[in-house]
Amino acid sequence: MDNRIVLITGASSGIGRACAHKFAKEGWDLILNARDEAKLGELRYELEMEYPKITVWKLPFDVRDRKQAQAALESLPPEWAMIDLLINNAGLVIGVDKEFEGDLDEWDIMIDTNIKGLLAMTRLVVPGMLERGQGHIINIGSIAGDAAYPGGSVYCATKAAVKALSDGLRIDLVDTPLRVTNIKPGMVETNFSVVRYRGDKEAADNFYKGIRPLTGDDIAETVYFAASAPAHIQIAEVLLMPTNQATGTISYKKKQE
Ligand code: 8X3
Repeated sequence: MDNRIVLITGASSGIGRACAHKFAKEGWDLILNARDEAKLGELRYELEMEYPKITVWKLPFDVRDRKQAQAALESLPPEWAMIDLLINNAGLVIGVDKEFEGDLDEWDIMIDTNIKGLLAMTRLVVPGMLERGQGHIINIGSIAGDAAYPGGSVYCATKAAVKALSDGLRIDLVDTPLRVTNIKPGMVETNFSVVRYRGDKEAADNFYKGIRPLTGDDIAETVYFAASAPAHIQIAEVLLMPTNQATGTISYKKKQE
């Protein structure tokens, strides 16, 4: 295998799926993680048909289960274990409740996925990168990590944690060739918003009325830009949002007729 290898968590939808397409197009081999094995199988078929020069390895597990994660990584054949890039993308937001009204079980899901899952994957993959003397960790953070917004306190806290974990890892790796990047999207239209509104597609669609949001592909282009920068350049952070968005709470939406 001559191609570089990227492991993408949460690859079956949204930004993760867009990254899978982008890196496949650029000739990388892909290790794709998500919970749903059938969806991963379909995605592998789609990618290998469209990009015959690359190969895809499916790695179905839930990033919240660190034993499953460890077993999955240990099951990789040696040539697949030489991961060049880890994209910690798996993440979600459920609900728009106030901090004194929300559901503790839903908060657990966000904290376990967005923080503890990311940390477990980092802990599992980075030692091998260090041994090989090369590697890059790209975390999908969020504008939500820069400042809390109404109805988002737990999600915002998880993304603030992603920033701290990215910065901490960059510090811990400062005397190595490894690079750490935190990509912080603003409004992106994916299935992510439908999950935020607990499956209410209309509420999710309404959120984007009057503004042109970013797409998963827009984010994937930026992720690829960071990954393909020359080895002496570490893109530490990128904050990107629609032109009509200014902060996590301020955006301009054209009035609907
Ligand atoms: C999601 C982006 O703007 O909804 O991370 O916080 S936003």
